[in-house]
Amino acid sequence: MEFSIFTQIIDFMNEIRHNWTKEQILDIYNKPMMELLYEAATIHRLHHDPNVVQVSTLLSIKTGGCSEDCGYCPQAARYHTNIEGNDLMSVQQVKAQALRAKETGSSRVCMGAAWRNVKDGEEFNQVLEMVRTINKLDMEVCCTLGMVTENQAKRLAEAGLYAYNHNLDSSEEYYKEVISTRGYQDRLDTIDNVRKTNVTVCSGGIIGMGENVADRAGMLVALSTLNPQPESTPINALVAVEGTPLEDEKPVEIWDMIRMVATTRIVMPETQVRLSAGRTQMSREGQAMCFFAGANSIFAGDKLLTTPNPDVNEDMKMFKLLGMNPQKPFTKKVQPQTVEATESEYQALGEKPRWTRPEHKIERNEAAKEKAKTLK
Ligand code: SAM
Ligand code: DTB
Ligand code: SF4
Repeated sequence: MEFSIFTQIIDFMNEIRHNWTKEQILDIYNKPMMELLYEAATIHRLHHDPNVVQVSTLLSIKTGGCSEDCGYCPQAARYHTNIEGNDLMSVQQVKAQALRAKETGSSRVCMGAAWRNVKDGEEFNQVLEMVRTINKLDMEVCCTLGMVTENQAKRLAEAGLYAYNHNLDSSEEYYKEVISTRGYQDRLDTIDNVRKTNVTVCSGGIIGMGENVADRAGMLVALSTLNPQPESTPINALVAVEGTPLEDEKPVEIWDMIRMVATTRIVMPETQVRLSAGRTQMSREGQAMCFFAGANSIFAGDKLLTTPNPDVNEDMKMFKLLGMNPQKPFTKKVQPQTVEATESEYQALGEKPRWTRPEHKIERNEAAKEKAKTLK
């Protein structure tokens, strides 16, 4: 009898649910800290090896000059931030960086481009070649290039892409307070397009943008009710960059980060939960608490896309101290095949997708834009 109750509890904890409500998630988020940690750590151990951490290296392959108005982003052209913009990197440059990342213990390279969406043409062909090149180095390849159509997702899959990162960033309600140049549904549609291929989905968000706890829960409802749930979920703490509309936001408290990580782990037991932007503000002890609460991945590299990140050697020292080992590539899913461009089944369609532009006024975005005009 006792045994059957025990197995029922285990079954309950093993279950992947796609019907979480905001109220249920808020109840989890607001639990007493020790209960929250215990529950998250228990679920973590049922689904993952707690001594293994997946390491992704970020590479900004095209930096700055972006048309969007994302209130958090230093790469939006309309704000005056102190970043150095760059055109698309060459395949050789990317290969050299990927090899360095492999040497320092990364299993994945995540290439980010400051684009609203992918456009068929020479630049996309070059990105496809980067994907082929890195996959042939036996590393997982991830891209984050903005919105993609189904055909573009298929072309990325054919090149050997392992993951596509496309964040929901916040709740649907709060998204409108941060971005006016695209809608939440565009993000969901892109994730749907990626899901039509064998590329895994990486989707998460940012805390510390002035949202309330219900918005954090709302974001987790949107992510956890996806079926299947994302294979990885980055939890970013806002890096408040001068010149962006969110420049004055207060740094995220470590306790908020721990709560967010633990709640994500509980509602998405199989997902790799990634400590992302904001780690330079976090102590080793703080990060260790996050790993205990269910985080099992990080973004590594001395830089995120444009802002600083902890030194990769320091990260490796931290893992040694904690007895954690970097995850080998393709542990969770087999390596995709790379199809050469000449053998490709999918061709550029030259589509002109109609991603939305709500263009509602966000006061702080307008103010940052006006301020930038006076400074440029
Ligand atoms: N342009 C593409 C897009 O928006 O999907 C890809 C690159 S974009 C920089 C990737 C993600 O980085 C964003 O969705 C956001 O979650 C995160 N990000 C950008 N700026 C950030 C900041 N200042 N602090 C924390 N996260 C940030
Ligand atoms: C994600 O969720 N965080 C990464 C990655 N996906 C592309 C980017 C963080 C960017 C932080 C601000 C910057 O460095 O520009
Ligand atoms: Fe552009 Fe992406 Fe930055 Fe938004 S988050 S401004 S889409 S680079």
